[in-house]
Amino acid sequence: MDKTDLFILEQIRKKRVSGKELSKILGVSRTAIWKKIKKLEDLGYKISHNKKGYLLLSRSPYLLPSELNLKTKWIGKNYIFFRSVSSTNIYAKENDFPDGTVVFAENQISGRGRKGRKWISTEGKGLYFSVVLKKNLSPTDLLVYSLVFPLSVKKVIKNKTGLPVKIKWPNDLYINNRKISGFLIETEIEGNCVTKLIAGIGINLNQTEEDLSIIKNIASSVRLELGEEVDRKEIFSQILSEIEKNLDNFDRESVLKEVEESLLWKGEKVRLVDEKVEGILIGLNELGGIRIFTDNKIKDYYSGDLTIRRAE
Ligand code: BT5
Repeated sequence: MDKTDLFILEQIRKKRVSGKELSKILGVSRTAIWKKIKKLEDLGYKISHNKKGYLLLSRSPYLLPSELNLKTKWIGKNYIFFRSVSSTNIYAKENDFPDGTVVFAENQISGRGRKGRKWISTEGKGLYFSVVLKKNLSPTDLLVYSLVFPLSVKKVIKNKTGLPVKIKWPNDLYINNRKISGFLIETEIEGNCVTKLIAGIGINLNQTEEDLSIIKNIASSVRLELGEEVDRKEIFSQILSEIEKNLDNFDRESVLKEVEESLLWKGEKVRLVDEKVEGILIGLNELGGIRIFTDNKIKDYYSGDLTIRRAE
């Protein structure tokens, strides 16, 4: 959206304004105005047309920059919106965006999980976005740093809804044993330093059972767990603020403590599928790795690609 689009929206927000008048104020043709109105309608704005002109009936349901009330200092200052894109992570990886850039999509055609798995997106019902960070990070900080994203999303959803949101190490959020959110952290490394980190975040907010029918046994949405719809715009802007706050005040100990407090299956028997290990999930170590009590000793695992399942 450009300044003219925003200007037209402002003009037709409270009273009906004719195409003639708009074309006079903006110094463009009436056809150009008509095209702009059409573009706004494509972006989800409901506009009434009659002989007397145009009137805005309702705002867009989409998370356009003009619809967000971001309170952040640097995250999302560069904000890229798509109605639909292959994957926000792919787009963020293919471009050289500045630190703090957020790529958001209402829908993803090829949303990605880890190890080539798929992430299912439902247009207009979830949050699908990537945060680009261009900071030099030591690889030993990476795991704890990556935990800031699920921790921030968990805090916002829990505060907003009171639901028992749990963190499944290292990268999922669960409510009542169903997945409501997944995180795909991708990095670029130069020498011994992480120079770029892309945090891809997918959150099921307002999906119905039908929307999630192909993954109904494992997935849920905040709406399904809460029994009512939630305000995507509000939750999204709170999440970005929370991520910014937690990155600005990054403190390993408190991240680890808070994640551990919400760790799914802590104290229970679990299985690390890739490692073929079964044992009791003890908690996290100082690097953000997971500690499992197995074969009478505690073993630590670090890879972000481990999958953890409740042992039968
Ligand atoms: C993840 O992978 O959970 C990471 C998901 C990251 C998605 C975001 S959306 C924005 C950004 N752009 C992208 O292209 N991706 C990121 P993983 O742990 O591998 O889990 C994938 C598995 O979760 C799938 O194999 C399904 O079983 C399940 N799954 C897929 N879609 C889901 C959904 N919408 N809700 C819950 N579970 C889902």
